[in-house]
Amino acid sequence: MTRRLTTAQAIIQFLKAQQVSRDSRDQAFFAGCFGIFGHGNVAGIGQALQQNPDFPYFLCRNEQAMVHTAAAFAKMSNRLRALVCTTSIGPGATNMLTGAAGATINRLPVLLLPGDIFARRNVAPVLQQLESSSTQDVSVNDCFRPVSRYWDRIQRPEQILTALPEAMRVLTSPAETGAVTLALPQDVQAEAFDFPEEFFARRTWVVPRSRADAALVAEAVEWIGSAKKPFIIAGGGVIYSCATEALSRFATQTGIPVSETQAGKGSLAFDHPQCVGGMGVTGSSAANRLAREADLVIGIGTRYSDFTTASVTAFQNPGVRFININVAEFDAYKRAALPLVGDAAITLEELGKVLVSHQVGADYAQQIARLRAEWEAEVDKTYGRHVGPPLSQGEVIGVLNSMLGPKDVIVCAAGSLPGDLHKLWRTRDPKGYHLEYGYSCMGYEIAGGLGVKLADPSREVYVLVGDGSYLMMAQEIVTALQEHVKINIVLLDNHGFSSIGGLSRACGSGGFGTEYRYREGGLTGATIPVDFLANAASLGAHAIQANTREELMEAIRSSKQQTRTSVIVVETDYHDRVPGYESWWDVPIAEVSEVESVQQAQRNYAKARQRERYFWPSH
Ligand SMILES: Cc1ncc(C[n+]2csc(CCOP(=O)(O)OP(=O)(O)O)c2C)c(N)n1
Ligand SMILES: [Mg+2]
Repeated sequence: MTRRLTTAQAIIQFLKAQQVSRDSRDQAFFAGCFGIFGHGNVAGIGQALQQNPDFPYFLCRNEQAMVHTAAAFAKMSNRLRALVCTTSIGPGATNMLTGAAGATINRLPVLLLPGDIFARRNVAPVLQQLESSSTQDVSVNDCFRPVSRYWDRIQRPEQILTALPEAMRVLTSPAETGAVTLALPQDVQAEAFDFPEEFFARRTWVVPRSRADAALVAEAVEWIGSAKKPFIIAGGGVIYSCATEALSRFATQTGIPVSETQAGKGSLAFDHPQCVGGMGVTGSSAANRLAREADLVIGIGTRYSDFTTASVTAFQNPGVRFININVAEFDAYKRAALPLVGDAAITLEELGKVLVSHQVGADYAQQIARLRAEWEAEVDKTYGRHVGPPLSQGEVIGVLNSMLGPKDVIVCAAGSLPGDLHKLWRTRDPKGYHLEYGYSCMGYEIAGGLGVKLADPSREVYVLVGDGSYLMMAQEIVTALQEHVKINIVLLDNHGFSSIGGLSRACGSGGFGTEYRYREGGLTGATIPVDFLANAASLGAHAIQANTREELMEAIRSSKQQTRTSVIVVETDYHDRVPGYESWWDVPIAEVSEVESVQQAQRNYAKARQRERYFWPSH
């Protein structure tokens, strides 16, 4: 039995039939397709989508943004659901590159279907084709290879019979997942073929909860049992695995403190007695002090990025060793760890059963409690600091934290907000804190907020966005209105790049080129006034200005009552930043400069760098 369909029709038919299952819960993997049509997909994938109204099509405003939306959707769905993205050839396709890199770095499944130049070639060069004098086997879509976990070009219809199952294997693999790119030449999309009927049968991809090697688990138990100062780093893997309850039980039972990465924040509620807050460059004083002295670090579902490890200066105990629990072998072996390659929830339960009567020592328990209390007082102080107007960013975060519900989600990605949120946000729900900090891509925020809300319409979604990020990518407000999807956007306007300005000052460069000012010789003239209120209103959003604490509270109340997307514009102080707490980040400083402040920064830098470490196996 065969069914005669175009390649594009067969792709959509196949995608509709793919199910995913974990813990015996089955659901459709794809929730639909975002896209922008052009000559490279309108008559192929576009036509196929039109004749499959049960596979929803979402028109977005920018191809990069739709990949962020798809990534956010997958992240909010713990990677058990995904969206497809279709584009024309050329610029529509390459616009997706940044989003693809972001999805892959964050290990989030997105299926990208860029249109491609004719497989038949006789009409080349077609509009928007990049030609090569040395081969005809290249197009701009080859740029997707390094940013995709699986990449393929479909030159003949029957190639999808083997390509699509590979795409599904990668997308649903907890260890391998990321962007999957299938480049679709525009002629092949429209070409018909007699596809075997079995290809379209419902198929379920089981997302496994794999178990770590038993002997290594036994060894890990010994390490944990003999450690004086064990310390957990909870990464995104804890949340994707839905291991938060298992972690909570394990931490309560053993007394081991738990710090969180950006992706792992929310693993424990902020008031859990073992939760010591953010880890690393943007971490809490409690986490960073405990990490420094830890003799055993248990990394769960973490990639150990430089923000987490304070550029490998965070762990200074000479005898420190690592146990890593991770579905990805690649991450499990990092820092010369004892690798427990397996699912976070299952592995924590296994460890917990054996360590049933194990508790950290009384002195350590007291130290944890004291550092936690000190940190909570510091957060209270920052939340309660009244300056301005313009308000401090810390106070704005405090107001939001006190007014949002426990299940509400905050979304953020770049600028000074992620660091301040990592330090200060009091998370009460595992899905309440949505940070894209693998790629920290300016422009993710609003597009991402849309994806979060589509994934869980039952929650209120608050997008926190800097003026820089807003100016880069705000247009998906229109897409949110089109879909009747309500997101609450809080725009913190400090007239430039407070984050990178601060970094520039720390590097001795005085904030050069990081403020939005008119050119007067340099970019040092008056602040450029941008009417964000008018901008947001012109796109159709409910727009409110808030300059004081009271106005901000009133604006949040007002946006809660709205049924459509709103934008609250808050002016914040460019220079009033939340400090770092007992941490460091490696940003190399010019070794040669005429400027005294740069020379001084270089001397400090060279000294600080000496704390960077290598780790060697100890088993
Ligand atoms: C696409 C992209 N370009 C550049 C950067 C580098 N960068 C990080 S933060 C930042 C400034 C962000 O400005 P804004 O959104 O106003 O936030 P603020 O720093 O003022 O808090 C820049 C340029 C980035 N993260 N992403
Ligand atoms: Mg700014």
